[in-house]
Amino acid sequence: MKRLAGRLGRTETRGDPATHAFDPRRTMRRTGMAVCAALVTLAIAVPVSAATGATTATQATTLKVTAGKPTEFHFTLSKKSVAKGLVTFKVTNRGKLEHDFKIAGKTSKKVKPGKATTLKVKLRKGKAKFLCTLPGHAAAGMKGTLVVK
Ligand SMILES: [Cu+2]
Repeated sequence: MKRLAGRLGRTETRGDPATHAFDPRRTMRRTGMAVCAALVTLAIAVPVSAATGATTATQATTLKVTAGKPTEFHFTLSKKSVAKGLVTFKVTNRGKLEHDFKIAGKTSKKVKPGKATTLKVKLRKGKAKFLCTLPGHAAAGMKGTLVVK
């Protein structure tokens, strides 16, 4: 009877959090589990971030556009064709007049001689016509076609 009463007494105190805090074995087990959980989280987090890093590194196309080269009313593009998708056009003005660059419905800021600007455009497969929107410039030759594959 005495043993049973003792056991019952212990089971009763188990529910009391204050008693648990004083039990060194219990505290040890608890911190051990916390460390274990942290390690598991780390092990999961590392491969996941590595995988997302790989997927975000998609092919980014950058194309250099030089306005006013070889003559004032001409564009020189660093590539004759680009892959479809997001294309970054770095427009540099090597002419003596102000120019801009329009492609696929998007127009860059006006670029002063010696300055540069960037235009990001999503291109679809086909032929993308480009031009300078300043009056008379396209008619004088500031236009062309970019092949999008
Ligand atoms: Cu122009």
